Amino acid sequence: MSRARVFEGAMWSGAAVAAVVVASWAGASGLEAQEKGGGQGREGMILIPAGAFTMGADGVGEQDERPAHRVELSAYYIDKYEVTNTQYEACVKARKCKPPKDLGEALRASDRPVVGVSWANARDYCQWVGKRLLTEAEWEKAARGAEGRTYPWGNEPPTPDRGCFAWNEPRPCVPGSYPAGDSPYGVADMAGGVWEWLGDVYDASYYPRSAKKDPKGGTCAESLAFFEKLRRERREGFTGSNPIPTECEYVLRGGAYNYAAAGLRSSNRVHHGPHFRIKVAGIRCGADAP
Ligand SMILES: [Ca+2]
Repeated sequence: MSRARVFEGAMWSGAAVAAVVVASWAGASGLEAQEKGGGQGREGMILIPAGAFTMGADGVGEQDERPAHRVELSAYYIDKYEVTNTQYEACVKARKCKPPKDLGEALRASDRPVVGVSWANARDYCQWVGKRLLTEAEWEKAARGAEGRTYPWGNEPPTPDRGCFAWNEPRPCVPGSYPAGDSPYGVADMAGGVWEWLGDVYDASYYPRSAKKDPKGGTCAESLAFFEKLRRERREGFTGSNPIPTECEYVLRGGAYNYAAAGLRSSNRVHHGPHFRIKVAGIRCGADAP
């Protein structure tokens, strides 16, 4: 399974009703805010407390995951669930989001995670609901906790009850279907479901020079310069099993319903150009904590 290029699968069939229900975290009941992990003031979100965690991995994973390094993060919020078609549709109706790419009716079912969205679509959606894309560091801490788990649930290898992966369903699973796979903070579907676009440019050279506090990744220029260096030095493979990127790309995290168990490590860094709108990539938003 290619790690850098996310395999999209083949044909889709089946009917689904694309319900149009305007939903907004601002108008929700508040029950979500009482989910495990806390989260006052941000319905449907979980508050990740300030503190350090270990980002990246040594000895396992791929070259761009090294070195493991301590990072200090301010407190922030993260959506407990991936963004659904119903939620995204509300933004489209409000003319603040572009419709997702039409990838077939089965993928448009109201309760499934939205897919077929570009990086900019994800950014625009999060902005519309008063949130923002997560940084790579924020995503990874929410997934593996302060103690540096390999996977959201711990260090044991993935099992079918812990996530939506390896085609255990033929399309993105209903968010929250695999609570045994929740992260230490109670965030759902961080291993499997759909890939989640993040705010950071994919800079494979960033970890060794990472900011120690609230890192936000490198710039497009820095990432492109490093890709050039990798090409010059013939270090194919550093950025994954596909060719070294030729454009500025963004990070996606978490694996997807079609992805093999081996790639579900919370430190696994995947990347695509911002124009990609594929069947396996969707949205989860974050927000600053006051
Ligand atoms: Ca996911």
